[in-house]
Amino acid sequence: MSGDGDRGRHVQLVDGLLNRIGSVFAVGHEGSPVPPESRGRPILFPAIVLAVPLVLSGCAGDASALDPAGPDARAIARLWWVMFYASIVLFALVMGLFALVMLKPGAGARLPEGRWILWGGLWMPVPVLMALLVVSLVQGEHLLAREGSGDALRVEAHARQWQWEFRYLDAENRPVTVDVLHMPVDRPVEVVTTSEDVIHSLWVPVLGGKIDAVPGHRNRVRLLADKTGNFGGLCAEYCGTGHTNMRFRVLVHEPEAFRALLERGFVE
Ligand SMILES: [Cu+2]
Repeated sequence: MSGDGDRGRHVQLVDGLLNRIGSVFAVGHEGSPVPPESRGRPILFPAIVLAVPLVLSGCAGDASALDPAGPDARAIARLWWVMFYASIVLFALVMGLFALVMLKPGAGARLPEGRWILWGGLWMPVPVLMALLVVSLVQGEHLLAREGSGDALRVEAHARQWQWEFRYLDAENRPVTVDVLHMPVDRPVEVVTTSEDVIHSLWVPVLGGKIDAVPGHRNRVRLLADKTGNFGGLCAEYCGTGHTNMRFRVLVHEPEAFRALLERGFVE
């Protein structure tokens, strides 16, 4: 077995791989045996350019966890961004190594296999995972710190296929609103979820985490908004054919306006 023969096969293999990648991105490289007409059509790049604004448009809006309207949701969004940027750094690192071995075959052979395993499998991921663990614990602590404030408004959220019913326990006549949750700004709202039929899940992405509504159980979540507005809420647990439309609005009012609305049972 000659070394030259081995090297020839290796070059052929890399050449084939580069042509495969080139045909996806509709580029060739010098001396490519693939004729230009048989390469892929240049659709991937325009498709990526068109897809980016479409994907980014999901980052804003009245039901986006990345467009928070309260401290708890802001902590969750911050953690999301930390993990997002960490994944970009890791992706760039792996792609850099991939490009290195593709463009300079044998570049990685200078390091013994054991070192690759140790560096790639231990020294690189452990600090990254440790850093992410510390950030997530600190953020989680931030979420837990919201518990225990005494002046929370109490609301019961009763779910059924496919509707949300909100009952305001602090008002004398306990008024009910359907598919609309009214709440005051800068005051925590303790929502107790129940269900009439199957498991649903209450989620207001701009305000915080989600909580299941389970038949026979009473679960609790605290929502706190620090700005007024009209936000989107939804059922986050598949609950049948009407699940997609099991949405509700969250109207966050100034305290006086909320008090006035509560007193007249939310009748406009
Ligand atoms: Cu549901």
